[in-house]
Amino acid sequence: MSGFDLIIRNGTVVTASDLMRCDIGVRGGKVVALAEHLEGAQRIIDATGKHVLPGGVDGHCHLDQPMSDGSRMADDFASGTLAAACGGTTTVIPFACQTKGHSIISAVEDYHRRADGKALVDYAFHLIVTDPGPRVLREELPQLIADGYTSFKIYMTYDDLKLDDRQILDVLALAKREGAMAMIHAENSDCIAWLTALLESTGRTAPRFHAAARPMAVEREATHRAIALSELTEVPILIVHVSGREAVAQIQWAQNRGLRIYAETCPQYLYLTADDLGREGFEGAKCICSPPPRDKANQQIIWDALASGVFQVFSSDHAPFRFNDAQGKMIKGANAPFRYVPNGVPGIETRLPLLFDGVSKGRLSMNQFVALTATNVAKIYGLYPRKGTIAVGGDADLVIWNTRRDVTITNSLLHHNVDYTPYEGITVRGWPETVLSRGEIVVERGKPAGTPGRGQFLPCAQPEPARQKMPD
Ligand code: DUC
Ligand code: ZN
Ligand code: ZN
Repeated sequence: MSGFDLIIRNGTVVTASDLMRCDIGVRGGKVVALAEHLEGAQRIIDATGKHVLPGGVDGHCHLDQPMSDGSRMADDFASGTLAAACGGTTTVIPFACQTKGHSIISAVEDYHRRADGKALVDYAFHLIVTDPGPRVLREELPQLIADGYTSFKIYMTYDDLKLDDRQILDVLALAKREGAMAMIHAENSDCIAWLTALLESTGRTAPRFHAAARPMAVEREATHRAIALSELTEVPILIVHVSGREAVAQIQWAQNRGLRIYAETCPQYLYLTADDLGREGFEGAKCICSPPPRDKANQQIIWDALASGVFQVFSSDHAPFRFNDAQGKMIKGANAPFRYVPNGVPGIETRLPLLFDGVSKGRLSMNQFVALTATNVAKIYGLYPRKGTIAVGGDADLVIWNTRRDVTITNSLLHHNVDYTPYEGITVRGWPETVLSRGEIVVERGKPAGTPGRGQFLPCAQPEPARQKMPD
């Protein structure tokens, strides 16, 4: 076959299942050939000595999401997708968030306006369901699911977002009926409120007490409850941002019983600990996220659970708030009690290199890396096989990795609009160098090369877990 737009030659092509030495032929934005010696292209990229992986799919990130406390996310779809691309991610799935008392369809319309004409790479939307009234359940959600918004997040905490158990059951029953995928933020809201009040009553309000207000029992209890609600409604769920031993144990217990419980973890649980919240002065606020990072032993448990298959998905949970900013971490001043500090850490660009370092250190295989960061994510959220793999007929979302390059992460290297990275000074081995989205080079040898606004919205099909029937 000849007449390609582009050939990537001599690379080692890696998918979730294979590692093969072959060329990749691209035409019309799609992979059209995988073979030993391809000829005849307008452009050839020599990938000798490099690995070619599918573009990452970030299944959990927050971009330009309206906030109820007056804070503002630093990354919109332009800077967020630029940073994603520079970190090897070619599809992002941020959240269109319903405001309580309002339509969820209008939240989706608003979110499209925020994204339109800005994204560098392709994007889909999850929904956040905060107010599942009869109209939302009977009309809006079925319509949205049919239109390609096939996954949604349910919160068990945060006053402006949380659902009670009965509401969760209603939403899970709907997910089952309509074939959608529910993601659950599992932390016990009342326990957090009670512990926060107790800490505040004794003046313990510094950033490090954020972790004390959300100990592992808070996450463990909610994780178990979410599993029970999934079991009652007989619908798969995915527990997001799992932080450590106790939630992992609940998920393993459920998986061993044959329940369809999927799970996600994030870089902050591999690289940060609660001690980082105690950094000098207010610096600890940079690492405030929920659930909070735990300790070194828990980091190891998360690495092990990634390797053993407890987790299917590795996301960034990129929640971009600037540190030195009155709309960011310092919204209530430089010494505000932890309860007022916007939750979240940036990580959309560093997600893949931080996990890849685990491949370099022998903790994970390269196939596992691809599965966790691209293939499983695309399957679970209805984007496979267009996204998440390298296969004939799929989009040519391809990343050429230099797996031998050592990079010390520093904020000035990154392309997000946040004024810090929690991973400052960490050295990783392996870096994405050249990134293609639908056959177009968007990052060339580490430098942004694409046109902002070229990214397309992706309606999602029915998620794979929702298609599988429960065993009798
Ligand atoms: N926790 C969330 O639930 N979302 C955004 C960031 C965070 O820390
Ligand atoms: Zn969450
Ligand atoms: Zn999140």
